[in-house]
Amino acid sequence: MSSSYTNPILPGFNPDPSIIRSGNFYYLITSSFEYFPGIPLYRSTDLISWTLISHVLTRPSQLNIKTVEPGGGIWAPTLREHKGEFYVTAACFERYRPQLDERVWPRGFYVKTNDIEGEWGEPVWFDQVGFDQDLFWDNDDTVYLSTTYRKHIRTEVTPPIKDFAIHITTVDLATGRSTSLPKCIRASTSGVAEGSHILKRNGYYYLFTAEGGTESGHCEWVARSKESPFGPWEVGPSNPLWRNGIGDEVQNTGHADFVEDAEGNWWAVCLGVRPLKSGEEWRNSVFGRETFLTPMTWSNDDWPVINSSSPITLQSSGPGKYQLEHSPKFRDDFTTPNLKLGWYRKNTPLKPDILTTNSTLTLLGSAYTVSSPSTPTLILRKQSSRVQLFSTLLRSYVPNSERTEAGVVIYWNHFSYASLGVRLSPAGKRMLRLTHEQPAGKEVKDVELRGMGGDITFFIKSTEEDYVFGYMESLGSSGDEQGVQWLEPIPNTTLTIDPPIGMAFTGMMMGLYAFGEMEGCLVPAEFGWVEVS
Ligand code: 6LW
Repeated sequence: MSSSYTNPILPGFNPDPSIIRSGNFYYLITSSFEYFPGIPLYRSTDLISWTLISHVLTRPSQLNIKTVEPGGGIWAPTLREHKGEFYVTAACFERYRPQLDERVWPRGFYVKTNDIEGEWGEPVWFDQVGFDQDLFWDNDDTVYLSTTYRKHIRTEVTPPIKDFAIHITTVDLATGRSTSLPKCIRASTSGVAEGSHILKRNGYYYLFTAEGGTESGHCEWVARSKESPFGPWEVGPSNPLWRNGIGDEVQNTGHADFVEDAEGNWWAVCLGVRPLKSGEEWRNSVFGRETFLTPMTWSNDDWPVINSSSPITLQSSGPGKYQLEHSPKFRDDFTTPNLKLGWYRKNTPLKPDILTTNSTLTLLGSAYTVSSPSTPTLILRKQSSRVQLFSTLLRSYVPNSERTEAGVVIYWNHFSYASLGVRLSPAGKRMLRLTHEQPAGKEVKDVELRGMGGDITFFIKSTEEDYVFGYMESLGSSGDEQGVQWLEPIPNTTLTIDPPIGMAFTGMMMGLYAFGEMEGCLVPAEFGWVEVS
């Protein structure tokens, strides 16, 4: 039986999915870049409805990113199970350069656990450079590590260039040391072959690669070998496996991983982008790259066929699947000692400056503002729905310095964001400051408040086109509420801008912050609840 379901299956930024089936569950992980904790782990029983159950990298000893640029941090992890143990392998860029300077390339690492829903171990670092690590265990227990880096030289072009190509070594997992020299097993005519995953079926090794770069040329290729993961590899008869192009409702699809369900049906998960259409123009997605699901079959000749070779769509169908609408609904009253899952920091926190006690989220702001590439006191959630309302209550916050501020933020990265926060005016009066930071410069607008100490409810309304901040001031015991005041809409295109350093690999986040702008922040900012509806 075939029925329909809605893509993306993981809305909000969730690129580079990797998937396994273990027992009664499917588990899926995605890239987390500059955010902490790193590598979200989702669980599902049906491949359609996913629950965030934990993160793989939760301790500074596993993930220690300090001043990483947008799009740096954790890239493209792979999740695998072998003999009752679970492995996640990934790369972490501390400094991300647009040209990916070889001298600062990461080496990649893996962590493992025997309880996939529990804690993960300490990283074991490989001595092989690269990103997009994949681990493959052959029947004789030899472990193969494939990664992407620039070494393969294309000489047919002038001047010759170095491709992003897939290289493979055998590896001793206990130490992370290579046990063979790397061999290039796939270079693409597009100049980019990355995101490798190897699997074995019916006596063939299959090498899947993401090619053409992660933007409009993005696609997925397959090759296979009868002999070994070192090759020789025979390129599939019908590559790329499918293609979504400019103008399609889903674009940039590729970077796939594969799973067989309990009924013997195969599925692919991959990243894709839902761009916004404005008139005839397709524009950057506020969600960045998200996770899509598509059915997969095998030809009589044992080649994989994905989505009948057709473009991936928002409404999809496959064996035994059913429709499910995604809801962005969320509420946190901060009643638990630990924050609910789905809150992220930028970078690894240096100290406990975000606390939940007595149904209150307390932000102990630091000297770093939201523009800092370091670790500001900033806590964020992914935007997962185009039209949604984010709201929160800031309890009677009175800064004691003109440099202190606390409020709410729409965050693309530290070069592009819009925030609305409480500050003190030079006359010592409480006011709101609207900041719109863009790579081209910062615009600031101050808005007068009526009272000095009342609670303030903040709102961020997201529409297809823009974001609108609102606020409601509570004027103390008289209970006098003035209703929601809405500020000027901020077009989302003025936020989804490529950063001057790094890459826009992530999606829009919304959250709370407090800072002291180059000085300590003596007044804690206390938030009563956060709601997304
Ligand atoms: C990912 C790589 C890529 O590791 O983007 O363009 C990187 N390609 O496959 C980050 O998602």
